[in-house]
Amino acid sequence: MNTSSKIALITGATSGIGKATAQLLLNNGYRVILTGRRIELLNELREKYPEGSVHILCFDIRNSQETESALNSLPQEWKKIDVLVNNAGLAWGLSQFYDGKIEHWDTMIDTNIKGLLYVSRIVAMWMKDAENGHIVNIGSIAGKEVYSNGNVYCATKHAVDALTKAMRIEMAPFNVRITGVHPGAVETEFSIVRFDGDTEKAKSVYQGFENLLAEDIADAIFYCVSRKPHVNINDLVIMPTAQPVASIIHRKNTN
Ligand code: NDP
Ligand code: 8X3
Repeated sequence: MNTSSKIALITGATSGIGKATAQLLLNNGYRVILTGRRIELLNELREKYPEGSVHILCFDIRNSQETESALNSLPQEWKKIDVLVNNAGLAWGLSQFYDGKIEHWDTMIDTNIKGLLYVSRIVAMWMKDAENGHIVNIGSIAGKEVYSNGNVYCATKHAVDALTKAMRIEMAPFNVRITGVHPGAVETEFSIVRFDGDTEKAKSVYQGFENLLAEDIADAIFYCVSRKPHVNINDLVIMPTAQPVASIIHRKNTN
């Protein structure tokens, strides 16, 4: 194992932005800890890359005890985490708040806010002790703006934005950098999850314009973590050119 390489922990690495970020960091010499709930996808990723470069952890970030024991199970040399990418998250449902489903709300709040905190609390302590580290929180344009029917998802991403600012204030004394990355529409499994597995409806979200790719966001994350140690990129908002604000997308007629 190349113990001189940096270590990144990426939550939600089984698909989309997390998976693309893992690939890019591996290409750039990092060793990576990849997390998610789908063990078969995590195993595939471990087998795909050179031995010793990937460590997988299968757990649900909504469960604080599972999260704690998964992270504490890391071998000592894997606990020296240089970069944490808090990426795992989801939107579930799209409706006016008065029609919202409580199960959707609980899942989004528990994953996007509480799950991010459960992971960060533990990794931040390791970074604090090492006086080294960089935490990248994946927010959203939904954490900068609010759009109709997005209510609770937007609220969770506004919370991520607030936590990013709080973490930056509280971790600066320990030489730990904190960055918020806030994408607009990226075609991943995001809309499939939002629309309960309806792939046709999910596909229609990205029709008629050039959406962002997971690789575009991975590229931005890599830019942030590869700056000189005294440089912190506080905040990046990254949008498709055709989406000037959250609720407007300029589509070309594709008929
Ligand atoms: P995907 O659905 O493709 O990926 C989400 C990842 O999160 C999966 O790897 C999933 O893994 C993981 N995840 C979800 N819930 C849990 C959980 N309870 N415990 C552990 N892991 C979990 O979507 P994206 O890549 O698009 O989303 C990544 C992040 O980017 C999210 O925070 C999302 O809100 C944000 N974002 C996405 C945008 C988009 O348009 N796509 C735009 C702005 C922000 P598994 O299912 O294996 O557990
Ligand atoms: C995902 C992007 O526009 O659906 O966070 O909120 S959006």
